[in-house]
Amino acid sequence: MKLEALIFDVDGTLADTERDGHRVAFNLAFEEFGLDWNWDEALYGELLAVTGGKERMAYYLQKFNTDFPQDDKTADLIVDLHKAKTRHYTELLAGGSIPLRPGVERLIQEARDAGLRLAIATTTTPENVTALLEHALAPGSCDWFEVIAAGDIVPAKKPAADIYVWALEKMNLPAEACLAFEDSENGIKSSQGADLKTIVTINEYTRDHDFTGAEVVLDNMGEPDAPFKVLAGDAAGFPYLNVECLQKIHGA
Ligand code: XBP
Ligand code: MG
Repeated sequence: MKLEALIFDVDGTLADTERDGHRVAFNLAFEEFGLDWNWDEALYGELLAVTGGKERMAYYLQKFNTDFPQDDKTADLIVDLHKAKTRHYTELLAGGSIPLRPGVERLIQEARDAGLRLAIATTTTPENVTALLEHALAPGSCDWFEVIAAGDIVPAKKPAADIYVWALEKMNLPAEACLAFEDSENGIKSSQGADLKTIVTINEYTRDHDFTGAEVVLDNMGEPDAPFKVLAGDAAGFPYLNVECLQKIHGA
């Protein structure tokens, strides 16, 4: 079957948003609420086991801050903290502090020129996706993606397949006509759960994850003057991802 569409994860795949974006925004929200919670880089790596900001805070209280008194207002506190966190995060992005990863902008432009359809499937809040695309890709670039599947749109977040299944349904495409792009184990579990062939680009937080079943695992998408490293699988002999390379990987 012909390759018709690309479905991208956002956090860790399009940009390294976790350590210098989401983590920082969580800490700013905690400070704003007068809480002494502080998520350093190492702790945040452990907290990434759970996707979704609200779910991650609940996990933190359950596993790492068990002395914090919890009552029937804790769920509301988490919702309020998450709103503040989203405000801090989108402000950070508006300040231009987080660029796209190597090859991302070029590949998206080339895919558009080749007439491939584009979508997003992410666990993060919709406003965060808009802020990243507007500030790091191009003004108006949200419209390049015919489906932006994000956040609480499905109750079961990654590693559940629901968000990818939702995106495929909206695009009215079978999984065999698409390729997914992911950076994490929870992400590839989700895409593979939806039967999608998946290309992985790792980052510092995910380099030791299990990517069994990925078509190819790369250190990044690569540029003509800065080729990627193939960590597992087969990139069909190409030094960087382009549409022809994706077609070869998809058809293999
Ligand atoms: C992204 C996430 C999200 C973000 C925070 O995972 O795990 O939870 O860290 O987003 P993926 P919110 O890249 O697999 O989609 O705070 O907006 O939930
Ligand atoms: Mg990700």
